[in-house]
Amino acid sequence: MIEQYVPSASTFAPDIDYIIWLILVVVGFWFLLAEGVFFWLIMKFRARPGIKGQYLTGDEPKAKRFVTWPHYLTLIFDVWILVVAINVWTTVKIKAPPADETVRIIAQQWAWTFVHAGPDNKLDTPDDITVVDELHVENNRTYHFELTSRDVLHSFSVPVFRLKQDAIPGRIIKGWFKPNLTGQFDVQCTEICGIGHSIMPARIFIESHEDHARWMKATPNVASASPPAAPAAPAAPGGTR
Ligand SMILES: [Cu+2]
Repeated sequence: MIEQYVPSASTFAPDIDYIIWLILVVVGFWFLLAEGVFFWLIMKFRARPGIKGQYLTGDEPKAKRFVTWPHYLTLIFDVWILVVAINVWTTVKIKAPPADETVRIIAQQWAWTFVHAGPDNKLDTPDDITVVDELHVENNRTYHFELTSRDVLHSFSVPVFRLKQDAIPGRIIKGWFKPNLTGQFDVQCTEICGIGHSIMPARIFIESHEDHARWMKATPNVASASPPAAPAAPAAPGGTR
């Protein structure tokens, strides 16, 4: 159902969607049940003329089990969610499959620079293709990325991949994704990174092998030039934050 609103375009997107559903269903079920019992008790034991309220300390074994049983149940469901979440975390963040290609992603106020490996499939060679605000990838290939920032904290987010990773100046953060659906989708910055944060969107183009080769041929190689200059930032009151 999530795919109806945000398509699923990476191999690990269904795993993330499963966690979202699991948490929604497990927490939602107990929330509705607890609220139902709560309101039922309020109505059943509401003040009535001639009936005195009882004082319960909660120490009696009969009363205690209303706390201990739900407590154990909560623990069991917590462990279930944790086990699933740790598995997915391991898949997405730790066990990266071998890369078919590596792409460098550089965030700055307020643009994304993507350095593609180019025809030789290696970064830092003369045929690298550097593009601002456009990431071009080939469908069904495993990409590793090296993410960094030139200035402040940003966050690289590709909603169709269910991927989100903070970018930190001075650090290169590695990750991976494998697209499995062709099309053009949004790339967003999901960290408030200054006055121009909302004008920092980019696009990801997931292309077939032929389309990707065509794009590579048609795109001028600018890697031999110096690293792309920062786009002129709008003069903003308060400066950069
Ligand atoms: Cu940003």
